[in-house]
Amino acid sequence: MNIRLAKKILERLSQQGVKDFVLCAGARNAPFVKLLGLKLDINVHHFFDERAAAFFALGRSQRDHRPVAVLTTSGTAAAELLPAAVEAHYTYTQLIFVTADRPKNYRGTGAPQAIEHVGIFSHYTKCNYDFDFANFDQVDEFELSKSGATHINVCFDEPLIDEAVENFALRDIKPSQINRPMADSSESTRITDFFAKAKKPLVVLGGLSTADRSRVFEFVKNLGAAVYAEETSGLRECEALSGLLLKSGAQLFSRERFAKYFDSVLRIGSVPTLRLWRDLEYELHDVPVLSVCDLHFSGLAREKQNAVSLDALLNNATEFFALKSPEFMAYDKKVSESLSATIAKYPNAEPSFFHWLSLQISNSSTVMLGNSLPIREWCLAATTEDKEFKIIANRGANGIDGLISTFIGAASKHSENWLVLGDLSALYDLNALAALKSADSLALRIVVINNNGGQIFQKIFKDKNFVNEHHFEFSKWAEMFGLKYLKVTTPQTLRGVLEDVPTVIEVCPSASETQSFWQHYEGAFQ
Ligand SMILES: Cc1ncc(C[n+]2csc(CCOP(=O)(O)OP(=O)(O)O)c2C)c(N)n1
Repeated sequence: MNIRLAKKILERLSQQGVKDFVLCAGARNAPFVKLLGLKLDINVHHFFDERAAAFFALGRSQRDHRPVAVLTTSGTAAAELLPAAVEAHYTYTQLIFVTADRPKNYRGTGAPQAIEHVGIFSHYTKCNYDFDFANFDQVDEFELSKSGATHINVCFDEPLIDEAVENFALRDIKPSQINRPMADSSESTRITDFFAKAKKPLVVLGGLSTADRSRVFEFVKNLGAAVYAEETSGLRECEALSGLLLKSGAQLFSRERFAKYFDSVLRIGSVPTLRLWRDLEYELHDVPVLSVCDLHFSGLAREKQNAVSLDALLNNATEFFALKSPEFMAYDKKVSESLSATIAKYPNAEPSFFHWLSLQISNSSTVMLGNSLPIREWCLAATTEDKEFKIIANRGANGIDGLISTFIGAASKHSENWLVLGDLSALYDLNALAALKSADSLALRIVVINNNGGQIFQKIFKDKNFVNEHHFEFSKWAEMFGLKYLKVTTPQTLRGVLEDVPTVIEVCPSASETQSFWQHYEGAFQ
């Protein structure tokens, strides 16, 4: 019965478009391990760390726009999947967790590796199933969540391998599309109400899908309001918007300056990174905000209604226009010129390295940015030349865990792939590189910005107790997994030395130049 049950589950997954199976072998999931060991027309990826496996699956699902399954044994192995489930929830990524369990009568007994699997992911799995031989027939009917993770718990009794493992095939079926929330009739009223008040909106562009980018571009161009485009929007470097794009960084929006020049915020795309967004909960809580995003999270505690859909905004688009503020655009231009001068003056400062790196990275590369300083510093200092990068990030829950695993899962065979992340984030996911044995043909560069700890907190709190300071370096890590290693302390070291092999690049910015950089940059706002 175990093998029959496992076959039926794999068949049902395959029918719903699953082609990638990320397998974390243990004893309890032996039926799956045996079946996936057959030569099937699917991709099987072997992992031992379930957390890394689940983040890899997240990246792969986002890359291919198909559901990806992770299969684990019982016990804490299942619990390791939670962080990726959270990220999947907030980014509408289709993951499936297939956890092998002991029989149902073991529940609540404390018998070895018989933890409570059912409900373990709380509301981070939207569809949940619990199968054993008693409800075998229902396997034919299970449906995957179209907008997040699904949990399929499967109970296997012993003997685990209870019949010969052979005669098995899986069909490759095109997956159905991710569910977009239905447009609701109140959306157009909310949009019209917003524009009745919003005469001087600031447009903030968060993450946008490639499919939505050109539609948003047209809308924003016609609206004519000033635009702060984050890197994941794909419009930060858009030449045709250059008269509207603000280029001097998130610090431009002090509460006072915002209040002087703007009366509202129109957010399009995923929840933004910039500080202003948090100020909208506090000092700026009266400022009208309209969130437009197909992931329906409003992204603000003060705003209980869902974001409105992009379709709804665009259906009403022609009616709106915004007042321009040449004075503010001139101010931004002045500060952004000063920013360029600051980068040149302090070439070894941390933000400056983002500039040098962005110049060095080949056009059309996939670039994943880590939390928390890397994504901000890239947005501030990376080149604004349009190099057609595909920028990705784990911004659903902003975790610093699983970044390398996500990156490897999301890496493309058709372009270079760059990950830029902090040192603590790298330490968090060191075993991720074990996955590279099945990713040999990928051009990967992992850039660790080693500023000796979580320096984002030094900026915020000025207190070493937040930082987890360390003096580790990453050469032996690269060596352990057979990667080339390059240490970078000046921008010159970066130029032209990269061979076409997976490489760890450890960037060690100058702490004193970084400090001077920030002083100089902030001085430009006076
Ligand atoms: C899993 C997880 N734990 C803790 C945090 C809180 N956190 C945010 S940034 C950060 C420090 C990150 O340090 P590092 O990776 O070195 O990057 P940098 O400080 O340079 O941005 C921490 C601990 C988080 N976002 N995710």
